[in-house]
Amino acid sequence: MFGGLKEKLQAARIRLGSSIQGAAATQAPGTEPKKTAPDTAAKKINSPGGPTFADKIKVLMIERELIVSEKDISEALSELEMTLLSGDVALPVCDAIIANVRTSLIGKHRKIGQSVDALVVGALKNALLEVLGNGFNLVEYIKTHSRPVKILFTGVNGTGKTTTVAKIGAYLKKQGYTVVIGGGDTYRAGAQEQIGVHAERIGIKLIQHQEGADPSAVLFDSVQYAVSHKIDVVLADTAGRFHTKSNLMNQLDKIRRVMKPDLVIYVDEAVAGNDAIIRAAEFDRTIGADAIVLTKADMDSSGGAAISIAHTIGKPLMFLGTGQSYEDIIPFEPALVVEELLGSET
Ligand SMILES: Nc1nc2c(ncn2[C@@H]2O[C@H](COP(=O)(O)OP(=O)(O)OP(=O)(O)O)[C@@H](O)[C@H]2O)c(=O)[nH]1
Ligand SMILES: [Mg+2]
Repeated sequence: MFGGLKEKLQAARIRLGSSIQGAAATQAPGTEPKKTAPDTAAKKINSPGGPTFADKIKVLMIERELIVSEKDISEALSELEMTLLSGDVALPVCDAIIANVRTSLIGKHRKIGQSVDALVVGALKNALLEVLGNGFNLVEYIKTHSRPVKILFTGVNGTGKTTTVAKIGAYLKKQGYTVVIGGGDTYRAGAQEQIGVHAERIGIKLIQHQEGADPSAVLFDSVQYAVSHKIDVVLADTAGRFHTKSNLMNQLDKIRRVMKPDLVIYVDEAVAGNDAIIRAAEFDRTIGADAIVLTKADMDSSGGAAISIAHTIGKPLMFLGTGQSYEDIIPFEPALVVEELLGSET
């Protein structure tokens, strides 16, 4: 997952580090050591079992400082910018990352003796965390909202909505929640059979009508079933549709008015890169979106959509789909993703 992005960030990490190291090498000989306050120095030297000569030298080295300037890292930052753009990271997100890294590094008094790599990794991590937002913890949401929690899944054709409904159903069942699935794709031939097979395999009740029926009616019935059977969560599947088809978008609007979802989740594929971001923004504008699921992250090397989507449309990423089995779904936790992309500082 996101192997290409990981490689690029590792290269940027090394490049920024060596730029700062290079600046340190040219500045260090001329840099005057900061004077340690005489009383502190005296205390250190006179304390019982006080420092050795080597300790005193180390104190002086640590007190010497390098201030990172724009020119020290500007080339490395331009390279990072090009790298991110070529990895399908959206321009405003790229700008935000570069601005954040720049602010973290430039003008900072880096103590000689502090690891350059730690400084660089810290700056890159902060920048990524800022654009990734906080994610969206679905279980926390369910815990704090009244039942049934109604979740509507939307998106364009073939992105993985139905599979995601089944995966989230299995995930919530494992967490101890009761779930009903609404078979709201009455449009595509074979869709009812497909969701039927999933529901049976994961052992979740499915409400469905005939092919061609009004999806609002199916989803209304699903909510009624959940209310009368005290089910915790309704997962409403819908047919894939392009935001450019106004009749289908109107149908989605009707579904929303009839079933009154607590959450509308937009599903798209990580592999779609910038297209996913454009479509998500369009769905959010026309029908609304509270959170995003990006599927097929297992097939995506660039990581561009995953890095960009929350910052670009201002909605949190909730899950990443990472394969075709039911357990191939991971709650999106920004800190873990950043750790995976950058590794630990040395
Ligand atoms: N590799 C991989 N494949 C996935 C993932 N999620 C879904 N798929 C596959 O994507 C294909 C389409 O999935 P569906 O769930 O039918 O997509 P959909 O959005 O419901 O499609 P429509 O209802 O036709 O709009 C299937 O072959 C899934 O197995 C994922 O996270 N990784
Ligand atoms: Mg489907």
